[in-house]
Amino acid sequence: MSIDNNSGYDAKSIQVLEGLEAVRKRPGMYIGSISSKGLHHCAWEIIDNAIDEAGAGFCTHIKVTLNEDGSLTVEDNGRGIPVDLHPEKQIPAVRLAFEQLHAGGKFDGQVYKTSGGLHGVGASVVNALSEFLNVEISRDGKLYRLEYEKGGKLKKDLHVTKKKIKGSGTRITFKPDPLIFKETTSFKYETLRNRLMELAFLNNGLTIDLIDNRLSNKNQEPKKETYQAKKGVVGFVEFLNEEGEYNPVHKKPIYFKGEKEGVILECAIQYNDGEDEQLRSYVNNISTDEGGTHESGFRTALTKVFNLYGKKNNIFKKNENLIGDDLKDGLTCVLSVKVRDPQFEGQTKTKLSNTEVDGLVQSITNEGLSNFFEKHPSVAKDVINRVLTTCLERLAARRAKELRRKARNAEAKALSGKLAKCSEKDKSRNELFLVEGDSAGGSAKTGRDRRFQAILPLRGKVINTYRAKVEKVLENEEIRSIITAIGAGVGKEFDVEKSNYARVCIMTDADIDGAHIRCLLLTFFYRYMRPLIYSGRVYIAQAPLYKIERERGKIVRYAYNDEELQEALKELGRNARIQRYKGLGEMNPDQLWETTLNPANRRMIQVTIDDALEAERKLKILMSDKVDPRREFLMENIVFTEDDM
Ligand code: TTJ
Repeated sequence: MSIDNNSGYDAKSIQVLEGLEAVRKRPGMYIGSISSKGLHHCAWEIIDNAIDEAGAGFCTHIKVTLNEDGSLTVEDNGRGIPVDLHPEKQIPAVRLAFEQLHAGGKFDGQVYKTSGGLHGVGASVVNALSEFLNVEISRDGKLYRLEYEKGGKLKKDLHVTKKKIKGSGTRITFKPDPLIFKETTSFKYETLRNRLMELAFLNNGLTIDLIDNRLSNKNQEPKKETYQAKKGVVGFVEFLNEEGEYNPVHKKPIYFKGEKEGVILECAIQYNDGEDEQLRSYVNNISTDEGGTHESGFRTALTKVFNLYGKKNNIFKKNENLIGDDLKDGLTCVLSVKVRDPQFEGQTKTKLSNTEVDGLVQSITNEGLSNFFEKHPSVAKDVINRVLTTCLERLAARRAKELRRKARNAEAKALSGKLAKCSEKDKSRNELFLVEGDSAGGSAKTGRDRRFQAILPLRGKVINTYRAKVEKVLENEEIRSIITAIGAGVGKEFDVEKSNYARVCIMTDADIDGAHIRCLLLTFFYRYMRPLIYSGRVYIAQAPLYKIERERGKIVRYAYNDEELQEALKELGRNARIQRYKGLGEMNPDQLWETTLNPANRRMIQVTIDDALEAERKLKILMSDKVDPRREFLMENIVFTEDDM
């Protein structure tokens, strides 16, 4: 046989084989991959054809059988693939379907309004990738057969068998070629099951059988399941909600369908009390995981109709306005759209891009949903109230966020007038001094090393954290200044790593008020910033009690307690001048630097957890309503000076 043989038939056959050979050379180009996914793609390709016949209204039953030899049989009770000769090519139509890439009567979009478009590479591709493929067609009381082998080579041309049959239908059996599918040639029952269940839901009235005759386990009975979804997409959303963990908020699902300019739409919605959204959208029975123009049109219309209904029927509290996101919580929805010439884009080619579909879907949904709501006002009410809940939550969250922002701003503003920040940003070196009183605060601000020492003057008594409730503590202005200055949060959220300072130094007067404020601060740190103490970041600054000088200040000593005072007097003689500091405020900036701030001279006590606990205990007694133990404690523990009396 030669190519320029007069018989056009042979020449055509060779062309055909060249086409199928290309598929075998680059299978990935046609079915995505040669993995398990590509293998199943072949099954979908064949099954989709039977589904199309069902979608056209000529087939009510599809049977999918996993055979013992690893082949797959798909049969339907449709009209049967046409067997008549193509007028020009003089080849039976069924052969064109299995031999020509992108060929065959139905594949050019003439016979079916909407055919499975995403994969849509056709039966010939499956034939090319099969070890064998057999076709049986029942038509006009006859059974036709056609057989291929080794990647689409004609084994037995179309012929009529002796068998007389009733009814009509198509049966295809094919075995994926292990030379192509090197990873696996074994179909997964679960994978087929999931897709066939989905197809049954999407094609109301269709019955699908799945039978597994592979006796991989010799004792095992052949498995058979039947999927028949009498309630279509309504049954689908009910099924999805039953599978999930949340309860529907209305018993009857929303349902509507419609058609406009060739776009056919069917939709079911049932809200539940959960927060997840489950929107399954399909175009021509193909799952559109990445959404697209049908989904966007649908969401637009849904939001619009919900808003209109809620306002008209006074379901909204004020004049709320639902946004798209408000409709998502608890939404379980199946949206099935049929489109004549679907175009897909996106990462996985599962996003519909036909621009005209957006508006058409909007208009069908608008009308269908409005009608449904008019007919079922109680469902409408439940649904609108469900989405209103989400909307109100969103508005409340927004208000709370706004309030927090305002509070933060006000705080930062209030603090900026008080806190004298240090100029460098080194968190591992910077120090914060909490200084009692404005006048001492002023001296400290002047006397400090402003590169790494920050000063926060504290006015009034810091709130008593021992007795105050959390909210009260956090309302206190002084406490808030401290929290903001340290910048590491408070309570459970406190994160010591975020602290702006390596040291937080409490600097109070050496009198009873000072002791009290120190107690309060330590108790606050113990209760609300404990890791600050554990990590050794809390200190008590020690200011001297006396200044001893001679010769008009040429010789100066400072004493931090009475013992040191005696020592200084011994050294400088009995006629040295003694100044007793009544408070930090009496020290000028230089003196404060010299004695209390300068790291070279100062004495600071690192606070331990035991100190803090002790402070808390003292505070408990000091603040007690019972007067007696308080008095007792004061008498025993506090050394009163003349000034305190
Ligand atoms: C085509 O238009 C005239 C009437 O028959 C139409 C048709 O192709 N029907 C049809 C095809 N029914 N079933 C199929 C079919 C089924 C399987 C399982 C596989 C394939 C490739 C086609």
